[in-house]
Amino acid sequence: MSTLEYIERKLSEDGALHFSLIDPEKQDPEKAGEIASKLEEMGTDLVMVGGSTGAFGTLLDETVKEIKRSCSLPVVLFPGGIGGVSKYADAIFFMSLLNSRNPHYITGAQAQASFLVMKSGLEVIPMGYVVIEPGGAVGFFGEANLIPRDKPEIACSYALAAQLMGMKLVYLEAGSGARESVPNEMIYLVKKSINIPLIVGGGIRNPSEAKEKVLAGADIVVTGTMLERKPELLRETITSVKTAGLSKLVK
Ligand code: 1GP
Repeated sequence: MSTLEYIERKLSEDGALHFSLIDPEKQDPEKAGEIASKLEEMGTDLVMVGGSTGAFGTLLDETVKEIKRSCSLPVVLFPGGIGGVSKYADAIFFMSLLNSRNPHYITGAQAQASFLVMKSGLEVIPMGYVVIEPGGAVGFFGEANLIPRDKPEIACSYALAAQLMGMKLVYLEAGSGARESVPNEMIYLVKKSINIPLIVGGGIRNPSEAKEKVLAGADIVVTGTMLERKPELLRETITSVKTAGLSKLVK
């Protein structure tokens, strides 16, 4: 089964999924493996590996290898640039930062990395990436024309464009560690505009906020910073995503 099939099948069974983001720069590879094993035990569905800086080369390869060794979850690259490719992962989110002002982040980096990605043998999952205010480091480095929080219709247009361009997933990103997560109303309206899975991440700090995102329409909730700042909330956060997902299924 491919990773995309795994995501689609698990979504149809669980109603909502939780993905964990591990940044190779934040710990050594061995520790990343230990973290992944704990995350699997807590019920997360997939491990994303990436970061805006430093997530490349040997550190990336070794981190992915340790995570693969320590857990049985799919490991998917979440590249911050052309260096974010490792043949040891299961798949790569082949992302286009659709609302960047700089064509490099929409198609340029993708062109530079395309042959490398093909040669790697990685499963490629095309994903539309849309950055919402406040946007954090990715908004800054990706030169995003940040979508205002009170303009959900703009987010809807980008999400639908992603679907029409053949992308398999849409990711609404508020920025890692953002002071505010993607607004619930925006999630609700975007979900109504598309029929591909919707991922929401950035600034989700606790179980009730994660639950709200699912109830608003997020198919997949991503947390990263919680691992460093409030690891004691992770288990309950994952459980709240799953409970909210199942409640959507029975509706
Ligand atoms: C970042 O959306 C992810 O790309 C996760 O964000 O670190 O704020 O959880 P946090």
